[in-house]
Amino acid sequence: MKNKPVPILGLIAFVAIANAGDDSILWYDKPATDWEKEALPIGNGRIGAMVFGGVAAERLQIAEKSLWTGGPGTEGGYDYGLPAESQAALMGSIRGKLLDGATLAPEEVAKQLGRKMHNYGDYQSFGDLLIESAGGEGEVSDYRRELDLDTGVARVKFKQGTNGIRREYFVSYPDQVLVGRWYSTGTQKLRLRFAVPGNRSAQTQLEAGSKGARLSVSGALKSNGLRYAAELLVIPDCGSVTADGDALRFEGDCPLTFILSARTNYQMRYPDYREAGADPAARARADGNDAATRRYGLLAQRHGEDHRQLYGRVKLDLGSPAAKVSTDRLRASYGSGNAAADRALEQLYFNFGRYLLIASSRAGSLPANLQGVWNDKATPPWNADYHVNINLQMNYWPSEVANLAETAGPLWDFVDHLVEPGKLAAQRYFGAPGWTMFLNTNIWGYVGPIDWPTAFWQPEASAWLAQHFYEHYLFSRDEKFLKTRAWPVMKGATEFWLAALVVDPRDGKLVVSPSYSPEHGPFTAGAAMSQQIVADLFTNAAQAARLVGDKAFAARVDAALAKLDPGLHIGKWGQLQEWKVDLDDPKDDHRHVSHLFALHPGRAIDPVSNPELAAAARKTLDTRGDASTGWSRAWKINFWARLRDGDRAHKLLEGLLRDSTLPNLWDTHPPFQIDGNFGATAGIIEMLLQSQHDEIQVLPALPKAWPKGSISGIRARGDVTVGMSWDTCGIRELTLDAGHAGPVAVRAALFDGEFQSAAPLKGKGVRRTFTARAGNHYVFTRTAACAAAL
Ligand code: FUC
Repeated sequence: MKNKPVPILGLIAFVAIANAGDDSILWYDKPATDWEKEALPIGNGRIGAMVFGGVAAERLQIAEKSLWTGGPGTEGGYDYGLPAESQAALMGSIRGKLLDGATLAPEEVAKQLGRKMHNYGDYQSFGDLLIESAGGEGEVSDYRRELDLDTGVARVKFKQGTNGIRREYFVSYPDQVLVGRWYSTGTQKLRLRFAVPGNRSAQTQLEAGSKGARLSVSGALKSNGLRYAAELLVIPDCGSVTADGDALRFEGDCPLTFILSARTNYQMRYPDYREAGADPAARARADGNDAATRRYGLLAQRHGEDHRQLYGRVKLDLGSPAAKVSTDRLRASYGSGNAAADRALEQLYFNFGRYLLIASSRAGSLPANLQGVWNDKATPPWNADYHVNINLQMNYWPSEVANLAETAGPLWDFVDHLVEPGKLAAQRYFGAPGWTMFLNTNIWGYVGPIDWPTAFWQPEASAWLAQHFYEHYLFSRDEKFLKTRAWPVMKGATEFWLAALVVDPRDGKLVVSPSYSPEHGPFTAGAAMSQQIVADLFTNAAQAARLVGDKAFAARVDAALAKLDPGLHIGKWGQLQEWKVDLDDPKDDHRHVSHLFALHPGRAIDPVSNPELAAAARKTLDTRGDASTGWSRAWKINFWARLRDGDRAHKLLEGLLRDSTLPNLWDTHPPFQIDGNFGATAGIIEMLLQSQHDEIQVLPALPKAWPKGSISGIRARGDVTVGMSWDTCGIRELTLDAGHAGPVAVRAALFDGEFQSAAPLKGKGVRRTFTARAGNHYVFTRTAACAAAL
């Protein structure tokens, strides 16, 4: 805490702003008034803040991932959605009714198997950091509010009269605090306070001294006693800070730094979700004090290095010059004929998706929920929880392909901790070993079904989550992860399904029963998605079992897989059937297209190896139509990319940007739901690179709208980092960085023409193989000139 102006650091930051490319900056020429549509998100995975950038009154709305109502300790008790006794008899009777292609209305099944969510809880807003600035005189001009995705810093700049004002904010992962810095060329007179939402009370304490001041807020949620605390440190370079009621006042002719920390006494451990003896106030104080030992420049440097180390790995260039208009205008005019502006928005949106994942999912905290880490409500939509019939999974689709595997750390921890309660769900509902769960979960280990008839039943959730673990192994080739983290989760989910499948009297195949295609249609036995997810799990588990040396288990899984209905039936109008009985209606435009799981994120449907199934999937997608909710459109980008139809995938991206994207580029369901941002980010990569079939496929679904461009740093299965550039003649250069030694197969149109290769290649035509050496960088370059005009 040195009382000295820091103009040099300020200048450095200023230069950085000027140089940052616009494909990494969201910017606006007025303050935000709407939290959902306009404010800008910053975060470190655990703490999220929404920046409004008001001139006279700044608002930073704060959330901390573990501040939830409900759960253990709630008045009236909490359960995990599980019945006390086995439901075997009930399940038997429902299964009996579903024999021979019979259907049951969801309401009827929900009445019997559904359970009321009891004190499930909601994700809460932590509060608002409010800063009023008095004495500003004169007209406001040159206003700019921006989010720099490259540095992870939000900034507000404007002139007021003769004063130049600049504010910077970031949430640091290394220092676990939010940091702000306010500069002004004139005297600053500020009033800072922290307001908790009106439905809660909190104690506020102030201490003001010569070197700065502290404001501490602490309390406990009334419903469940969860304790929380925030601490605001105000550290001016000069001037004075004084206590004023529940606020701190600062006056001085110099910049001011503030540090906000926030903690609760939550821990992610079933069933003890409160850390024994933890004092959130002491932890918040320690966070703040620790951060305050570093000056602003150092805090910014530590944050920037940490952020860029992740964000800087991938670079997409769609050949567009930087956009000159503000981001809200860029989005509003998207699709109106200016191709360069459209490409600029697509690049920015892609970068924003990567940014959001870094900001909302970092090791040591909970995974990104339906709103990432951001929330301003006491009762947010769907409790801002973890839905596992698409949404949580979609959040993590970019983590491997966009080279952000570290962001999945919270997902591994979260799923791990669900295995224990999930064993009870498996036993009580199915009398089966292993673990499972249903539609949704919260931070309190909820694993039972709920009672919402059209969504409540999805026991395939654990199998679907297990896919993420195996995929991480496929991308990283990390055998330790496979053995110690992936295998226990996968094996438990597999044990569950080995026991829970039943024989279908129609054809003697093993099926899931009762089975429900997410949020759609009747209950039947063997709906496509149920079967496809279990088939995907068994395929992965058989491979993983061999890799970890569990041969007996692999043989058991193989035997079950041979008898399993794979859920891939083509119906009477050429569609891929959503149910084993052909019930599909060609006029249906339901948002869930669950029966295409095997196309994406599964891999059983592939246009090259099984064109009939791919054609049926295409038929299904054509009849369902493109328009839908944000996440549904995002999923369809991935589907069309897997069908190798780049133009259609791009059309979906267009629809998403035009109709399901808010001015701050957040995805809207509506309302705001972050999964679409993540699904589309992964989809853009899926258009350029795929690797689900033991080969690296280059530009599998390149749209005409992207005649030239480049991407680098993206990941293929097999621990390969890929870069490429293309033009109207196709791929120009391909680079592969092999993390592991071994055979690599590449499918690239490049190999069809004249090219130079740094690796001795085997094979002919577009598919070539070579043996990679770990750590080697391979370059394949087209040597023929491109005559085709752009
Ligand atoms: C699933 C979807 C809804 C919504 C909810 C959070 O249930 O069907 O559309 O996305 O999750």
